[in-house]
Amino acid sequence: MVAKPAFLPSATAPAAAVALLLMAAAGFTGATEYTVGDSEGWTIGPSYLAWSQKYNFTAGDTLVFNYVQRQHDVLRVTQDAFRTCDPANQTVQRWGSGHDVVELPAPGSYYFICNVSGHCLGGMKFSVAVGEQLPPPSPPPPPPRALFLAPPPPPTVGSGAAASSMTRRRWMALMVPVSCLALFIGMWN
Ligand SMILES: [Cu+2]
Repeated sequence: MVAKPAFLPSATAPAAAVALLLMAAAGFTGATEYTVGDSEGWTIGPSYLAWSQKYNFTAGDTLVFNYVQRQHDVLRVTQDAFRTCDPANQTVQRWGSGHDVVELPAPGSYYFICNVSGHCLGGMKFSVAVGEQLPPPSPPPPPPRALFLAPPPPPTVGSGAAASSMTRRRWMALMVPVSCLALFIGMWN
């Protein structure tokens, strides 16, 4: 009767721990998709410097460039090309579909410009500093995790208890037949 209320919290604790672990797993694998320029898209006018500074990008995230095809394009370039707006021989990759999904697979700096004449100098350029994917800030606390393990008595106490239990069992195994025999003999005398 005392054991039941004590058991209930330990039954709910593993469930809570499982939920925490699932949330941790979801947080760990969760990649975010960012639309460049948000609702304004990739065009002349918006400040992409301001846009890029609104977010913390992490490895695995993606950028989506929305624009009218052939009016703009997307170039991933080197830092030098980003500074000068001259991508000659400094283009890492080019996209031009009008709906380009660009992965940011690894930590580091990524530089993007539009290569339509005058657009880069006109502001169609930004860089993103992509950080490492970190575990979520609140990992599951150790006590719930310990409940997943089989009840682990400390080795010295455990072996001592087992030994005394064994001795008691042997003593009983010896005593029961001996007392039966004594009773049997007593009946005949
Ligand atoms: Cu452009």
